Formats: sequence, C-alpha cells, structure tokens
Amino acid sequence: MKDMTIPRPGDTLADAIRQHLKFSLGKSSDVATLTDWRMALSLAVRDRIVDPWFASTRAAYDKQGKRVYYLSMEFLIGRLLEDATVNLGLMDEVTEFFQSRGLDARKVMQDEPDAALGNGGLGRLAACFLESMSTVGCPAYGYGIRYEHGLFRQSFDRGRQMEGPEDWLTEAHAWEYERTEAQYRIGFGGQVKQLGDRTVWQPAETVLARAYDTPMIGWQGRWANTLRLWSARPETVFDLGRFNAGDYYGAAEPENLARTISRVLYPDDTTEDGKRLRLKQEFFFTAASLRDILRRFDSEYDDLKLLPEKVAIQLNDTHPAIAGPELVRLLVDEKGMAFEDAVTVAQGCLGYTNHTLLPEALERWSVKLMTDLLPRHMQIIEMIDAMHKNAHPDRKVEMIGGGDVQMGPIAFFMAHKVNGVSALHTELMKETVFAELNRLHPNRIVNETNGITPRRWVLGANPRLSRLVTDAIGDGWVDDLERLQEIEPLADDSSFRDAYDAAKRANKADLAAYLGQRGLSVDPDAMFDVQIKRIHEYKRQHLNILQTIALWQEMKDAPQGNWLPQVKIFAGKAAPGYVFAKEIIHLINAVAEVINADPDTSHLLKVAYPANYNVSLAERLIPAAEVSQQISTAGKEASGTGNMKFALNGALTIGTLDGANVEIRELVGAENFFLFGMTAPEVVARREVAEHAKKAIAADPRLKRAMDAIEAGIFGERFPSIIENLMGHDYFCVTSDFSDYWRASRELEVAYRDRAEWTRMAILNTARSGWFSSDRTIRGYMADIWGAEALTI
Ligand code: Z2T
Repeated sequence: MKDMTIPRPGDTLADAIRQHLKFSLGKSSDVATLTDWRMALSLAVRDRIVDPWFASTRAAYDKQGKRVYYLSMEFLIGRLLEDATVNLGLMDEVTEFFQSRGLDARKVMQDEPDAALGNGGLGRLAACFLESMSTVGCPAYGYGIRYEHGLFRQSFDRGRQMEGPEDWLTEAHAWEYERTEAQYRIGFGGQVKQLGDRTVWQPAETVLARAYDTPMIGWQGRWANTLRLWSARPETVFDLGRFNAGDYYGAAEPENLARTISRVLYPDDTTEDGKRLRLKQEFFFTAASLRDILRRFDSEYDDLKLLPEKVAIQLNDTHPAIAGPELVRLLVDEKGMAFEDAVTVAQGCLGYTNHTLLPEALERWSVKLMTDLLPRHMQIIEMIDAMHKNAHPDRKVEMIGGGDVQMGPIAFFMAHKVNGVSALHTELMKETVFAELNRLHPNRIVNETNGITPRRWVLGANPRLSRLVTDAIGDGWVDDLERLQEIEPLADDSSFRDAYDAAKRANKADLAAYLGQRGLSVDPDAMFDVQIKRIHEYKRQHLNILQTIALWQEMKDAPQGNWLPQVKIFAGKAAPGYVFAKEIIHLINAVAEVINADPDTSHLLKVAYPANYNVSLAERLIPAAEVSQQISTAGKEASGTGNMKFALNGALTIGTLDGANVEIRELVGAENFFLFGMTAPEVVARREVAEHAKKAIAADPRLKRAMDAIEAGIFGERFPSIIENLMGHDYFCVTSDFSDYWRASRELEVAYRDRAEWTRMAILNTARSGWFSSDRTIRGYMADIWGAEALTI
C-alpha cells in the first residue's frame, strides 16, 4: 500500500516519543509531567499500530470474505497502552527509554485511566474477544457506546459503598479517532404511515450517532481490528431562537437531550429495570451499527441475499436484540425485500449469546414503551411472533406475554445459533429458560466456553511468571496457550518450583506494598486468599465473610494454636440500587475493622477490601493470589472468567460445581481443586426442604456462633436484613453449604503448609489451564457460529 512508505515521526521509538512530546504535546522534557510522558508514549505506540491496521482493513476488503460484527453494550477495556506495547513487542525498549530518564515505565503506563465501559464479566469478555479476534486474524468490528461516564467510582464511608462519577473522557485520551464522516440519524417515537404499498416510519425525535474508532492490535502486530463506539449528538446543537429570546438554558436543551443517550453506563449487571433511557441506548447503538454494516456491504455487493455469506452479527446478550426487528425493518421498509425473506436473511446473519439464567436479568419491555419509542419495531415483533406461532401452532412460548415484549425468545428465534458460555450453563439453558425453544429448534443451541486473553492476563499482568515460563519453554505459549502443558514435568523439579514460588512471593510483596499505600497493611508471607467480582447474593461473598468470622472466633479461642496466617482479600462493586449487596459490603468492612484491630489475631488474620475494583486492580491482585474463591450457588454463575485468570496465574481454586469451575476442575485435575457444596440439582432439591436454613444453622455450631456474633453487634451494626435472610428462605443456600465450605477451607490450609506440594499443584494449574485462552473461544465461534475465516497481512 502506498501510504506505508510515509515514514513515521522518528525512526526509533525513543525518537518518536521525544518528537511527540515536543510537537504533539508542546512540552520540553525538563517540564514534562507523567501525563505528558504517557501521552507522548501512547502517540508513539499508536503510530506503530496504524500500518498493520490499514493493512488488515485492506486484506479483509481484498479477501471479500465474511466479517464479524460483535455488538455489545459493554466493553470493559481497562488500560490500552500496556496491552499495545506488549503486543507490539516494545516493552523492553520502553522500559529502557524511561529508565535512562529515571522514570519507571510501569508508572508511566499506570497514569492512563481505565476505560471502564462495562460492569463485569460480560464487558470484560467482549474486551478479551476484541484482542483475540485481532490475534487470530478474524476480520471483525466491535460496536458499542462511547459512554461519557463509565462504571461509577466506588469509595467507602464508614464501611458503606458510596458512588461517585467516573470521568475517563475528561482525562487525556490517545487511542480514538473521531470519524466525522461516519454519522447516522437515529429516530425514536412518532408514527408509522402507509404510503401506497410502502410502510414508512416517521420518527418524532432524531439524534445523530457519531463514530469513534479505536484500533485493537493483536499479538505481535499481526492483525488489527476496529472498536467503533457511537456517541450521541444533537441535530441542532444550539437553539439560537431561544437564546435570542433570552432563554439561555433552554437554548442548550436539544443538545443535552440528545447527549443524554451516551452519557452514562447503566451500573446494573444481572438485573434489568426496564428504563426508557436504557431501551433508547440499546436501539441507538444497534441501529447505528446496522446502518454502518449495511453501508459497508452495499459498497461491495449488490445482492442483499448475500448478506449471511458476508456478515456475521453477534449479539452480546439481549441488549442489542432489537437488531433482529431493526434488520428486518431495514430490509423490508428501506430495501423492499419480502418480510419472510428478510427474516431468513436476518437469521442467517445473527447469533445470540446468553450470559445468565437469573430470571431478574432477562430483558422485557412493556408493549406500551416499545410502541411509544419504536412503533414500527413493535409491529414487526408482532409479525415475527405470528410467523413463529404459525409455524409452531402447539408452541408453549411467548414473544409477547403479560403485556411485555420478551427479548430472550426474540433473540433466540432471530438467530441461527444461540450459545451459552460454559458447558454446564449451556445444558441448563436447554433444560430451563429455553427448554421449549430448544425443543422447537434443536441444534440451534451450542456451547462456547468463555476464555481470557493471555496477553493481558499473564504476559502483561504477571511478567515474572511469564519470564519463568518463557525461559523454560520459549514464548510460543503466548498465542498457543495449551503449550503451557510443556511446563508440567517441571512441577517435579525443585529448582523450578523454587523459582515459581519466588515469582509468586515477589508478586505478593508488590501487592502488599500497594495495599500498604492504600492504608491496608498485610504480611506478604501470609496466604493470600482472594474473592474479587461484582457483589451479588448468588456469588456469596457473605458465605466467605461468615467463614472468616468463624475462623477468627476459633483463633481467639486459642491464639497460641498453630494457625495459618492469612489475608482475606475482597474487592467488588454493588449495583447502586441493590440494597442487600450493599449490606454485604458494609458487613465485610465492619468485620474487617474489628478483626484487623484485634491484637490477639492481627498477626494471623487480616481482611482487606480495597475500594473501586476495576480491571487495573484485578491486574495487581490476580498475579499475587494463592487462593481463588469461586463459591457461587451451583447453577447460578453462567461461567465466570476470573476463575480462569486465577488458575492460569497459579492460584488454587476453592469452588462449587458451577459455571466454568466444572471445566477448570476437569482440566487441572480434581486433586488440584478444592471442591465443596451442593450440585445444581441438589440446590434445587434443598430449597424444597422445609426450614432448610434453620436446620443447617442448628446443625453447625460454628455457623450459629458466627451469626450470633453479628446479631450481638460485635461488628457495630447488627445487619438484621442479612441475618433474617439467612435464617429465613436463604434462597442461595449459604447456610446449607457452610459446613462443607468450612471443611474444604481447612483442607486447603493443610495443603498450603506443604510448600513443595502446594507449589506443585499451583504449577499444574498453570500448565493445564491453557485451554481457557480466548483465542480458543474465538476459534470456536468462528467455526460453529460465524463461518468466518482467519486472515493474515
Ligand atoms: C454479566 O457480567 C454477566 C451476565 C449478565 O447477564 C450480565 C452481565 Cl453485565 C445478563 C456475566 C456472568 O454473570 C458470568 O458468569 C459470565 O462469566 C460473564 O457474564 C461472561 O459470560
């Protein structure tokens, strides 16, 4: 390509950084701030992405193959600079450059704010997928919303969660390119008119969707895809008429109304609240993305029947499920295709990933709201429903029922493949939420077990472990993660074990120093036990803290006993409206305050709860973890992805048979995994036992004593809502699983004391977890769902 011959600013990276500092930032090195250096470095690294990015776009165009479009309300990217530097193999050069200036390259990179455009697992999965699609050379675009404010900033006030605004875009940001030419008008409300034989939707309100592109570079710069995020802007920026009439605030109103759509990420993970603005956000980015996809298709082909051959659209949960009706609308109303053909074409393009079975998360919109906001889509949904009913008159499923439009069944029917995110979750999907649809459409449901990118979660986050592995087996593991198996024999080599142990110990020391800076002092020689994820009853942080209380009580009974020193680390946010989850946070902090201040036990047991968990904090915590808490009520965690990150980084899992834990245990071996708790069917049966919680409490004096301590006010407040819940219906079976959890926790302590054996088990976890690379997951989607081919430049 001709553009390739234009030289970059400066030949070496060092030159490029210096030149950007001077010419892009207008600073001299003697007055440059950390942020100036970070921006200069980011721009220099970004320059190196442009050629492979152009080349990938060109290669995808030349190939005339299928492109993949990943539609997601959330992309939880975190920082980009370190990832790009690692993938371009520039880390050593960068480290050296800053070293010679007395600066720490990691500090420079840590100046970058996290892009927190997601809640948790679903959003982080989308980010891992973007990186893996680039690494494996899958031609793809990510499509989402450019939220002005990502997930709220968490702080604690006397142990209670406080939410503050998140402001990533107000800080210097190097990665996006604004595309003023890629802009679409998106409508809401209004009327549907019949003009002859044409149906026309005349919206009452319109906003513009403007594209911002971020290049996503794969491992070794082999390929780069685009993340395209939409920002809402008004058609008329400023109402001069109102301004001239003296209405200064009113003059800015159209602008504010439009911009509200991409203002803020909804902070709920697995709950749905049916808000009007949320539906507007969903339609806004889905409609803009589809218009963009069709524009690109139209520029290359002229037969719309070819669409399924050239376009794969993946729906990340039902959030973009309006894509089904909208694509049908575009094909029928704007392109003149027959309705049934349009449905077939749309189905050929669409795939739908389900991420939870929790009933409170399944999206439903009232017919009234849908009619009001998207009148033509409501008509199309009725036509789709009628078509399905006609084909399956005996069906026992509804797309519109109880006054609500059900997005799950609509996404299911409009997709040619529907996938779950772990083996267990996919089987449960077939038996529960989609049992009837699975009967009517056998073979539509497939499994694609989640994965994580090893570039960020091992190579970037854990350089010590990475160096050790690369010294032993070369660096082929980075994009062929199952080659980690080659270190398995070294688990029996005591010098390798010592080196592995030393890497973990150094990671723990780093974390201890960091927590120290945040006012949490912990002993790096204690066992680091970590539970980090959104706070939710089904994830059972309260089971963990109850067990911690019980352990503390036994330690106090005999402080001279041979106790294993340990640090219990929690991190995670609760949805602002989820009162019970916020009570759990308060309880953990209250327990931490009492335990950490107890002179009898503070050398044995600490509880640390650093605030504002995000991707960057995860990158510090996971490499230092020795125990991974994966203790959800069986049947409730669709997959989990943190569990995979921990296992790869050599933490041993204590967990239930839930989500991907099942597959982790199979791969690492049952003897290298601390299993406890009821299975999914046992949980269902247990709930039927009358007074199951009261019985479980009565049967376990440790549990009873721990709950009594809470009720007695030992931790300040008495937390009545938690106690009442646990003594009452205890839907998530915390009480019934407590005894077995206690047993497994003590067995884990015994194992930990045998250092050689523990390290051997940790090495086996690393060696046998390579299958959880998101490269493997992406290849699965490409083969089973997308029918897309990998390309190279
Ligand atoms: C989410 O993070 C997950 C599911 C959701 O259902 C929504 C959000 Cl924001 C609507 C999580 C699952 O809870 C977790 O088990 C899974 O690993 C992750 O998605 C990615 O599949």
